[in-house]
Amino acid sequence: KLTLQRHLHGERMIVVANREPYLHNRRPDGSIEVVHPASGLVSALEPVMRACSGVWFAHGAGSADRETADAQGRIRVPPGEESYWIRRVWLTPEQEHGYYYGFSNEGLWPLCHVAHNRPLFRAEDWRHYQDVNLKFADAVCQEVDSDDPVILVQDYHFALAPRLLRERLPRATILTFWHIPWPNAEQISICPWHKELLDGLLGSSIVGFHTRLHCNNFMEAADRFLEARLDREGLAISRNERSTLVRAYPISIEWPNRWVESAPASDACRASVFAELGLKEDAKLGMGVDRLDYTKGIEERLRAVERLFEREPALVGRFTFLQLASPSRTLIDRYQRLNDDVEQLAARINARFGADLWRPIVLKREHTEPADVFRYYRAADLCYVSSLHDGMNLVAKEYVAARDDEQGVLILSKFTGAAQELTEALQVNPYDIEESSAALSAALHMPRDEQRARMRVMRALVAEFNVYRWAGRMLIDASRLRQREQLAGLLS
Ligand code: GDG
Repeated sequence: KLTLQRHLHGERMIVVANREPYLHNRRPDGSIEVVHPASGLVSALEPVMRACSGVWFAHGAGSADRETADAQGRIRVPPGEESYWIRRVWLTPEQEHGYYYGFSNEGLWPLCHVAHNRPLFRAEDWRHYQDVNLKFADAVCQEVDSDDPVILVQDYHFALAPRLLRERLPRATILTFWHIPWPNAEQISICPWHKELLDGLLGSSIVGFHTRLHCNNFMEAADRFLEARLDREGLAISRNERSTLVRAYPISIEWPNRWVESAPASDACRASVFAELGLKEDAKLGMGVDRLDYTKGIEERLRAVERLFEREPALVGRFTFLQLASPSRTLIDRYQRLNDDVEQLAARINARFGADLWRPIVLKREHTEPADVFRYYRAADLCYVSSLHDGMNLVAKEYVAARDDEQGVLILSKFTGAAQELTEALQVNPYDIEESSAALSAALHMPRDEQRARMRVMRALVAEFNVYRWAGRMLIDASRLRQREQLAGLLS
């Protein structure tokens, strides 16, 4: 945290992201609630902003967002511990539809994930995507008070913003982080506007991805589709006399973790969760936590649980799987279908194996408060992350952080960025139901000593490579770049 603050030299951090860390909604009784959205980006970046202060630009999406912000759309947060600003940017319903649901989530999201959902690219959505990127770039320019600010552009919603910011603020340090995978060159060329996306991103000083593979894919695409010079060893791309560094910065979570620190001891969490779910003391609990998204492999996960009961009938009545599934992108057809499919699958498995009041699968299709998510983590014997493809996956790291008792088993899809770091998890191919159910069984029978040994290694890794390290490494690279540019300015 301190390194981070030192490298900012008292500058304010400017973040551009679609999602705001706190949104205000009006409840049916007229009161206003503050919601902390389920989003990996928010989970990672919010502690960084608390440590550094600054302004977070985001789409104002809450039903009471306008009335709780000032005339410029600004509001101080976190509530009760105010240390930075959110600056809300207002989008029209058409813009929100085209830019967010359309181009970003029906186009780029499936394009970048190998999850076999055909991407949709509509010219109308693309126009909204361009307009919204411009709107955010203009909002940032109105707010900044120097000609060389440090701006952090976040995610696939803003591929064009770095170029737009660069044209307006040539001396800015623009760090862009892409939170999802970057596919190979052939795949990215499916997007009719792939050259524009690449050119937009190359307005950045640094483009960051979770893994080296995604960096290589990005470099390959720039090489194939743009007039650009590549420095493969130095991982840099030069275009129009400007250079962009391409770097892997594996994202992480806050450590020490405020939700762990404020949670009751693991035994107390277990007692309260078991009472809540009506489980016997000697029962076993498994869990999953996800936005309800087809890339997360929730159906494959439930099928692996079903297969487990077939393999080990003795677990019927003794093992329960809790799936927290926070509704996400619910206006998109594909997500509505997923919602129905997951519900039907859980109901079928429950009808097949359930008895009396006991159900093998407890599906909570609602947003859960973070304190409760961590209470469940601390109670569960295993956590299964079965993403079909995932840039990083923070749930895996959160489960490890939650287990200060060094108990519990993480089962992790090998198609997540996290699998490269958390090698002591039981790693599986989530499409392989036999292998996944065998891993569930191994987790349930794993001796406590082995659980402890695996957890220790993973906890040490996440503690050291926490989210402050992620942001710190980017800012250190940025401050080196700034020093070099200053020197070049002096010498020219
Ligand atoms: C993207 C990339 C990358 C989930 N349900 C609830 C809830 N969550 C929280 C989890 C976790 C976060 O949402 C999900 O993070 P992930 O990393 O798993 O996934 P994405 O949202 O897809 O994030 C991903 C990430 O960006 C960061 O770069 O790791 O690969 O896809 O923090 O705990 N939180 C609450 N209630 C829920 O119901 N409070």
